[in-house]
Amino acid sequence: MKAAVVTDNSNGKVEIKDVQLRDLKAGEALVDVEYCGVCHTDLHVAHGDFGEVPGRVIGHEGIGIVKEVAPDVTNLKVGDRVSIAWFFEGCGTCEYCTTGRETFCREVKNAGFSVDGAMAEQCIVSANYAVKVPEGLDPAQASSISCAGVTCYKAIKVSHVHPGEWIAIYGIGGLGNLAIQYAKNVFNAKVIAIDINDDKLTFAKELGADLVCNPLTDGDAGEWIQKAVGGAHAAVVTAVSKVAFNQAVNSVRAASRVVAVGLPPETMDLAIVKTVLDGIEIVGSLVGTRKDLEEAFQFGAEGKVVPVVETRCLNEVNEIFEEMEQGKIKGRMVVDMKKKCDHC
Ligand code: 8ID
Ligand code: ZN
Repeated sequence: MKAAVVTDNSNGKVEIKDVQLRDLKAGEALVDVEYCGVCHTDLHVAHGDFGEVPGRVIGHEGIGIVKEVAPDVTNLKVGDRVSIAWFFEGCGTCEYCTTGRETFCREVKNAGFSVDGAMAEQCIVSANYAVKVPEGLDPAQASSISCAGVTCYKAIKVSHVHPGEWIAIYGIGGLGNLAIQYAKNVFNAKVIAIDINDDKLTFAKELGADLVCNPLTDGDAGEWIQKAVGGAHAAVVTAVSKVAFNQAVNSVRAASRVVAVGLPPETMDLAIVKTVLDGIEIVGSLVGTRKDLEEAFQFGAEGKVVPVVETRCLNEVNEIFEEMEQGKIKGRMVVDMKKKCDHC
């Protein structure tokens, strides 16, 4: 089967090649992948930003149909539509797994990083960890929820924003556009969208953002937000830039949370006096649990959140990476495993 694999020198590209899948082990299922979204995390993996993984099949925004299950599997059956997410498997018994914090399991396996992922025609999943896609949710749109959507949904939960309060969303890419929708349509918050690309801000307005700010033309987003609304009650940072993290801390009111989601391989600056005197909490948030994903899917099935996706061919992943780096993508590019492009 064809798969997108990290190159030997981790140069930020993938190679599309034939890969042989091993036999199923106990507890596993074989999935025919229908769609897999291209997340910026895939680009980090291809660059070796979290450690080099040459030969790894990327992809963790996968949706597919179960083709085969190991004899002991009872929770999935052939024909079920399931997700292949970054949170691929936890140990199931540690202090994190047993207390609703399973994505922080120290033995965690991550699809498309520590185990082979879903940017392939087929993928092996751990049956207990593959979340079923509800009826009525388009599978290409579901792919975008399986990472981008659930990550933003969870990050907004972690932000503790309340209905009617202001939340600042930094970075309106594949994640941020869904963060706006969950914040507005599920959490009933008021949204300030921040991006350095005006096209993304036009898109943010279409999705219902109440205010938009481009720090390149409006000046420091922190100061802009303090002036506009007296500071946000929460901030979620999906931008792949430390500048945005620094501005986010300056944009919130006292006793607010800044939720770090983006993964630029950098360090952020933190003014100790402001952090202490204003009681600012800065907290990391990593994808979501299986329960979070079930909930995030359901809001998609109900039409409260509508992922904006464009389908592409598996042979186009490197082109999609380039478009992503240039900030040209509106919503999410999703590989349709059946689609053929000009390179095919
Ligand atoms: O669980 C997690 N924490 C998680 C899950 C999934 C993805 C984290 N991520 C990480 C990715 O690895 C990546 O680092 O979130 C980050 C965003 O992923 P994405 O949304 O898939 O990336 P994108 O589509 O390229 O969007 C990035 C946006 O940030 C804007 C860009 O213009 C783009 O719209 N941006 C940048 I780059 N610099 C900015 C700045 N200084 C900025 N926006 C505002 N201010
Ligand atoms: Zn992702």
